[in-house]
Amino acid sequence: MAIETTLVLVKPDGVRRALCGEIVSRFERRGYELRGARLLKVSRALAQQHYAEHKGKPFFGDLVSFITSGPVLALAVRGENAIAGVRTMMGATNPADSAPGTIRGDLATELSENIVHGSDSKASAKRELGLFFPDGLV
Ligand code: RTP
Ligand code: MG
Repeated sequence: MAIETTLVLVKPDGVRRALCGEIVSRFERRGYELRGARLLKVSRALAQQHYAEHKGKPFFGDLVSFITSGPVLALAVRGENAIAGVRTMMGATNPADSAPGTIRGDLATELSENIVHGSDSKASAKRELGLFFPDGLV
C-alpha cells in the first residue's frame, strides 16, 4: 500500500453537464484528499501531449477535438492507492460496460463522452500531473 497522487480530469461533457460537484464529492467521500484543482481550456498542444499514447489511432483526432471543446476541471487527488482506486471508481472506459455505482456507469452512456479521465499508472500520474500542474505544487 502506498500514498499516491493521481490526475483526474472532469472532461468537457462533465463540466457542461454541471457534474463537477458530484464527481469531486465522490472522491472526497471516499476519503481522498484534493491537492490541486484547476479549471482550464486545454490547448491542442496539451491535448496531444496528454493523449500521446493514442497518437496514430483512428480515434485520436476526435479525442483531441473533444478534450479541447470546452473547459475541463483538472484535479490532483491523493490517498492510499489512489491511482488504481480512482480508476475503479471511474468504471470501464466504455460506459456500456461500466458497472452501476461507478462514475461512468451512473452518469454516462457514450465511449466518446465518458466524463472523467484518471491516470492509469504511476508513470502516467507523474507525467500527467506535470502537464496539468506544471508549477509542481501538487
Ligand atoms: P481516459 O484516458 O480518458 O481516462 O480513458 P481510459 O484510460 O479509460 O481509456 P483510454 O484507452 O486511455 O482511451 C482514452 C479515451 O479515448 C476514447 N476511446 N475511443 N473509439 C475507440 O475505440 C476509443 N477507444 C478509446 C475514450 O473516450 C477514452 O476515454
Ligand atoms: Mg487512458
